[in-house]
Amino acid sequence: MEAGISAAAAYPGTPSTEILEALAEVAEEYGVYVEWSTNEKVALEVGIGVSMMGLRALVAMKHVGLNVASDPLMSLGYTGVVGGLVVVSADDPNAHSSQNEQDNRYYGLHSYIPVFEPSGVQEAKDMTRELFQLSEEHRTAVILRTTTRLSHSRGEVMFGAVERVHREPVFHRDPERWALLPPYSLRKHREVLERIRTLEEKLGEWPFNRFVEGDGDTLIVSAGFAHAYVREALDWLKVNPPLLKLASTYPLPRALAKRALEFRKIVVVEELEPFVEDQLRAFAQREGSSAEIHGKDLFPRVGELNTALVASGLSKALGVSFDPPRGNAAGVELPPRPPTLCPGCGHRSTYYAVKLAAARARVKPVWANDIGCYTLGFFPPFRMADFTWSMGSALGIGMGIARFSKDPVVAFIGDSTFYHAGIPGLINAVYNQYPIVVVVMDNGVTAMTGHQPHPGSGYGPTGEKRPAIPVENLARACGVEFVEVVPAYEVARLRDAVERAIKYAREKNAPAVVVARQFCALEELRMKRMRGEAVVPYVIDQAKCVKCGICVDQFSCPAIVRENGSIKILTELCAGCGVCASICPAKAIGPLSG
Ligand SMILES: Cc1ncc(C[n+]2csc(CCOP(=O)(O)OP(=O)(O)O)c2C)c(N)n1
Repeated sequence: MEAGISAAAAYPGTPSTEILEALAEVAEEYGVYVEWSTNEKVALEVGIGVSMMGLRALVAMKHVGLNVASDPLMSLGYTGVVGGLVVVSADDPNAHSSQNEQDNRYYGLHSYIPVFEPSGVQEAKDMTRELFQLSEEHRTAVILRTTTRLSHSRGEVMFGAVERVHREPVFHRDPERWALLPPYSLRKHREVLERIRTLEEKLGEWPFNRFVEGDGDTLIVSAGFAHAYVREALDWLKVNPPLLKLASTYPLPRALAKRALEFRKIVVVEELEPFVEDQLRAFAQREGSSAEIHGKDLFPRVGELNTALVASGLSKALGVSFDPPRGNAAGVELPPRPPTLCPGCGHRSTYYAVKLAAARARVKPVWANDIGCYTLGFFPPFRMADFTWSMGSALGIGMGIARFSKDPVVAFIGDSTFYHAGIPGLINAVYNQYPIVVVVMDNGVTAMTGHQPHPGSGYGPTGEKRPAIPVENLARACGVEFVEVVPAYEVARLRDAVERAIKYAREKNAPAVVVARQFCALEELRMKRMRGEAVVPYVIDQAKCVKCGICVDQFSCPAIVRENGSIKILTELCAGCGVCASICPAKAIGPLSG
């Protein structure tokens, strides 16, 4: 807001989601356009368009989101920008909520887009503002790389003035610049190399990069958030070596790198890959320097850093002793809290129904799964995820399997994931005639990342009305002839629909789509609470219960537990969906009356 952005576009993904949510809260007040885009590629392209209008835009995504946006990103490196464009890549060392812990700084190196890494919350805010300036001055987009530890930090932040920037939006018509046609591409390649060389020089004076004087001839170089660990570790070790805090890690600021080589020994502290370390090694080699360079020989390449790991590595490099602290700070054993589908979640009844359908059809499907809350179908008792890969892959990989599998392939995909990356797969299934059953787990929102709306939700990030595009319409438009929509709580209907779908796909050698629809139970509860409506929980009539265990073992709702030899519903957890009542063979479950 301080930088005067005109627009922000994002696709949710931990740990980036809160950026757009926070901007959405003040969007109307400051006249900023915000959107949840269909996927990250679209978000980045929207940002590029806004920049072509001479306006500033921020685009945010999680690290794997940048893979999806990487096609336009690579060209963006060549073209550069008009209005400032900051692309936030929220990386996730330790893969806390991701399928990998890829280090997206390499995207900067790969696309010639400079990379910046803040070391704390204040700096994240201040640096973002400055990066818009830098982006415009050097006509380049920039990557602001954060990591989970920083993205999920809270701290005191001193705000600056929010100056309302009134820029006249003007389309900067320049086809030779924007149309990436072969004759222009080589010229642009040369231009971008020049731009990077200029930045190599200029960033030496950029105030967020800092040398800190200290004792001895070993220099500690830290990149981004690792700097916070270094400061704390040095306090623990009671030593005061000279420091180079790098906030811009690509391109490596030449003057600072040169100054670093004056030290006998250099220790690079950075999370994940040896990104700065390798650049520094290459620079040292070119400069004929004999400085001793350390990095990943002292610090792990896998997982997150922490103060103890950094202190341990630094103690070796500096030749001081270090006793690692034991136990967690509070000295408390925390109970494990394995992730589970919520009480009332429509995904649970869908898995239950699909399993029944497979049993009835006497088939043992390959369970193709995707990314979302429904990935929890991986765990017992369902065990209905033979693989999960990246968004949309349930369909793509599922098709590769279906081409040669004797067993049917049943693919599960969430609604947000369907809009994001499922549609091309579905078109492929129709066009190339794949007998795949696609169960769209439609809960109306992007639940996994915190219930953000998507193109099927009917509203936008600030709650305003937007047109809804139902999954079934898209499936039909893709050419799928078997499309059935069933409420996910209606287990028997859903079971029958999936059984029909399995038969249809096999007989017609074509995809079949079943949309299992039930609004997200958590969101539903929240709305009920807001409307002042009570949830009517279900209870088990112990006189009728035959203790078959179907509700607790096979349906496995977390609100249903075994206690002192009987089965009980925890009314405070029960969402009142009533699915357990519908599957109880003894008809022992009903709503709490009175
Ligand atoms: C490329 C990419 N972008 C974003 C994410 C983060 N993410 C994980 S699952 C998911 C979507 C979940 O929504 P949906 O498919 O509707 O399933 P739900 O969680 O609602 O069950 C998102 C955005 C990701 N893993 N990969």
